[in-house]
This record gives sequence, C-alpha cells and structure tokens, in this order.
Amino acid sequence: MDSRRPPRAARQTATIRSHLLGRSIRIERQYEICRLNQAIGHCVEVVDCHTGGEPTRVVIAGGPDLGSGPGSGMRETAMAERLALLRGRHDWLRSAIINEPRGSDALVGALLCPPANPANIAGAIFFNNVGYLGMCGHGTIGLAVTLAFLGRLEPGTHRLETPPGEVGLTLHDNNRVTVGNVPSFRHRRGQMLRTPEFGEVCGDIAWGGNWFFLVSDHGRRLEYDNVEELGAYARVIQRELEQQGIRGPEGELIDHVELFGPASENSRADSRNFVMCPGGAYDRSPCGTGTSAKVACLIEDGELAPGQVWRQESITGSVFEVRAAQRDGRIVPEITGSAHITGRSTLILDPADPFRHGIGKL
Ligand code: PYC
Repeated sequence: MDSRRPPRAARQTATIRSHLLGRSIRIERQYEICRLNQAIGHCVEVVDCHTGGEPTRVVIAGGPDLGSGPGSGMRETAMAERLALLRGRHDWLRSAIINEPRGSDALVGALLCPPANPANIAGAIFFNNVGYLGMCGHGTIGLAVTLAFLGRLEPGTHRLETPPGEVGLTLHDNNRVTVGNVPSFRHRRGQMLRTPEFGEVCGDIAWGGNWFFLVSDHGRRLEYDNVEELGAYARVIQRELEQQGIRGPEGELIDHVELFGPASENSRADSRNFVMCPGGAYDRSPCGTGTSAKVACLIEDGELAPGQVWRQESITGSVFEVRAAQRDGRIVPEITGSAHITGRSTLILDPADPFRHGIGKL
C-alpha cells in the first residue's frame, strides 16, 4: 500500500466536499445567469480550451432546451434529433457563440445536452462558423478536460453521445484524454478530381466521424508559414468536390480536406497534416476524425496493423496518437491527445446589439 495516500475516509470526505463545492458554485452561477438574463438579455456560460492548438468553446449553461428523452428511437440517435432541433430553431445561437465579434472562424463549439442513456456522462453537439460537425476528436478531448476542470468528471472511462453515435472517453489526468471514436472506413481509393486552378488531384474519400478527402501527392510545403497557400489549395478541392457532386455513399458532402507530408524532424511523428474544415478555417490540431480516416485507409492498405500506433503531427506541431482496433470487421480508432483550459466567461447577447448573433453570418 502507498503510505503517502490519505486514508480512504479522508479521500471520501475530500471527494464529497469537492462535489458539494462544485454544486454550490453551479447553483451560484445559475442564479447569476438568471439575474443577467433579466437585466441584459440572453446570457450563455462557456469554458474555452484548446487541444493541440485548436480551440473549443464548451457551452455549460444558457443553451436551448432540446429535450432529454431517448428520441423517437427510429433510425436517428437522440443526439441527431437534438441536433436537428438546434439547427432548425436555434441556429442563431451557434452563430452568436462562434462568429465574430465574440468568437473566430477557427473556433469549434460544443453544446452539452442530456444523454438519452443515463449511464452516459452527457450528449454533445459540435458546431463551427458555418454549421454542424459529426464527431469531433479535438472537441471531445477538450470537452473531457472541461468537465474535469469543473469537477464533473473523474479520471477513468466514460461514454459520450454524439450525433453519429456513442464514443468512449478515458480521462487520464487533468489534461490527457483518449477518445474511442466511431468506426471509420474508406469509401473510395484514388478518386481523381479535375480543378481549373491546379489540374488533376488524386485523393481517398474516407469517414472518421466527418467526411474527408485525403491527398498525399500535392507538391506543397506543409509548413506553418505556408498556411495561406495550403488553405487556398484545399478550398479549391472543397469547392470542386461539391460542384462535381463527388460525395459519400449516401450523398454526404465531403467537407474536410486533409493534406499529408513528412513529419518535422524532432516530432517523432509518422506524418504531418494540414486539415481544411468547412467554413474556411484550418485545424490547428492534427484533427481526431481526420486522423481516424487516415488510419482506416492505412489499415485497409496493409500499411498499419490494428493496434499499432500512428503519430499524426499537425501543421502547428502538436501530435495525436491514434491506434485502431478491428472489431467485427470494423476499424475503431482511439485518439489520444491533450487539452488545456484557456478561459471561462459569460457571453452576453444584448438585444440592443446589432451584431449579437455574429457578423454577417445569418
Ligand atoms: O478533431 O475531429 C477533429 C476536428 C474536426 C474539425 C476540427 N477538429
């Protein structure tokens, strides 16, 4: 036994005290939000963090009521139904939280929702400057670290509901998290795409919780000082995929573009990427869903074995470690990365503010 550990009773008292403290802070904050809502307008409480440089803003209070039940139980998950409600009736809130003057194009939001299954820790809907994401790897890592920061998540393994399905998350410590992603797969290998600006581009189409077009042979320098050129190139690919109707198996838009190149010398990574998201901002992290899509392609090509770690470096130099299990013939990636809290604030949507719902986006 570790003699430095406090006795069990003392540990239990400390846990109860921290829960009670967390609860009374929450009640105090909720009272404060109600007071602000009455005095100034709509208030939304958020915690900001970044995962490998990519920011996430988690909405912890002030979001709309999207229901708490199990959903219709039809084809869609309860979280996909809550997402449809958010998109249909409250899209102004997404824009207000993410877009300028409060946010930025790089920001990803995460709205906490009641889970359909009470055994899961929460549900989450991810969104950005132009719409909604499926799963979000960096966002889930950020969400777990946020919940730990708030005293609402203990180290260990938990389950989170997202629109494309349930994911696992293991909180290792205050910053490090492993996400058990949704099954990932390649839809098409070596898809040719004609572009007026850059000629033919060849890529794979794969799913890792979002849809990706993965390009290795692009002839571009994957360095942080070259993000403008990389962004312009990737946005042309996004535009042409949409215009030429090149889509996923059920007509889904391929809205993320991922370019690959050699890792930087000191990173000990296997590869470096640049990921363009819908909305025109690039991912500062290695992109959890994009790396899942990459790992699915590598396993299908026999270039990576199930269980083998793939270290993916981002354009900013941060690294995710991804390993995938093969279960019932499906590739199920696990993404490990770190997030850090950067702030906590109350957003105020003043009814007299002409830009309360974001500049020029709605
Ligand atoms: O980490 O999966 C991810 C992600 C998607 C969009 C931005 N980050």
